Amino acid sequence: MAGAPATNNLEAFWMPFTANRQFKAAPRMMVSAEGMYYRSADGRAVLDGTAGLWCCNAGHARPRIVEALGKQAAELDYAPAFQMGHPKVFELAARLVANMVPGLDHVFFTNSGSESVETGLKMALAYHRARGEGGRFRLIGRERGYHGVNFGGISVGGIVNNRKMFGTLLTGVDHMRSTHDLERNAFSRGEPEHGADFADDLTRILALHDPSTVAAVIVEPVAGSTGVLIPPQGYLKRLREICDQHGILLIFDEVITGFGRLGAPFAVDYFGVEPDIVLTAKGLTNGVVPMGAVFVQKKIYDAFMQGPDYLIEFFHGYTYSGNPVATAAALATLDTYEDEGLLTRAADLAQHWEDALHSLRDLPHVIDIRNLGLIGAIELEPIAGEPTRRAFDAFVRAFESGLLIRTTGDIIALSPPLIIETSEIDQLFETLTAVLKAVD
Ligand code: PXG
Repeated sequence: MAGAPATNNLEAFWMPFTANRQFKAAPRMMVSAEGMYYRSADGRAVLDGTAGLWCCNAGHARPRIVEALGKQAAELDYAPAFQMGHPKVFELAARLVANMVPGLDHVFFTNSGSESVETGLKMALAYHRARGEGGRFRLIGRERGYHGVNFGGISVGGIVNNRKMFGTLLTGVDHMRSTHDLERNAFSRGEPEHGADFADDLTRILALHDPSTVAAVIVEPVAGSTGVLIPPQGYLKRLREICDQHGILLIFDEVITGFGRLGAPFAVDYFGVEPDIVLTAKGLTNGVVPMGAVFVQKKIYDAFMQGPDYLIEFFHGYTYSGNPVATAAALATLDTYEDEGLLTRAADLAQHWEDALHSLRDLPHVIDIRNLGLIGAIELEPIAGEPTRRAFDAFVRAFESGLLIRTTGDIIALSPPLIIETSEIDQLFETLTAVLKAVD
């Protein structure tokens, strides 16, 4: 084929959620990874402060997962997902349910967080309709919510840049206020004290639309992508109560919080609040192959199991729902989590993490620090007229200093693999301290 050698030509690949021109002018390439570290193309070890993109909860190149992938590809590479099955996907569903709180006892497989979101929203609408309440067609999300990038997800999501270019989106959607309240809650440790009353915004929206028209409320228990917004004490419980009062389903998007991030298997366990539907992906397969899972309560599954038994009950699914190789990766990931106690390990590290993170409080430009489990955020004062520039500068400097962080707006987000040692936590924050002292 004509053209420049492939490795020298970065042009063809349109990169996702990336400043393409900046990247292609000064590429940041990872070429391998093991445990807590990536290796960059120029041969440097880079400490993974973000578990990839919040997904490699057990760290990198974990032997059981690597082995399972190769074995499964050789044994059964693919089985049709519709009207056919393979044993391991039933085993995986049963194991997932065993790790979840008792009520959420059926699982539907997808290939990403975005697909889990679409699946959950469609289930909510169809559930009400199957029960003769088709008038419940509205979906309520939240400002600054992130629910992936497909049309349902950006409609209920609340990030303007993810919405404004894409037309009219879903109709019948409204949004609660975000719970971010720097004035009252800056530098809170763990769940902020003020703001359970943000849940009353749901009551206001329900009064406007009439609660009998609302199918579901969807929230991230901890909003990740918009900069780690920790729910105020009592907020999620209050949302549950309001939904219960009005027969509205509550959906938790646990794509980030699922699989141990908070120090409990799921946010459901951590907060003791039980939604009707739980959306997951990312940590399900340790990020190695794409897969998502939607947990639903029995009442939802049962509502669909009607009519002649030869008819399809739910007109939804993906070619790769429960793909054998993804399934094998998920099973091996669960084995790894169980062997190493990773689904609760963050609870042991949380205090050390919190203290180390909050030690950055007096550095230049820091206007807030937030944490929960093994999640952390440092909010920087934006440079006047140049929003996001300061945090992006920190991101590039951190990478050059051997540390991978994430930034969103002018917020630095941290979410290391759950295998991190306390010495590595200290190393992470030492590097970040030097970076924050150096940024303008
Ligand atoms: N819901 C939530 C809560 C998410 O965080 C998705 C859905 C979509 O998942 P997929 O697999 O379709 O990307 C996500 C994804 C970041 C970052 O750094 C976060 C996500 C993805 C990429 C980067 O904040 N979250």
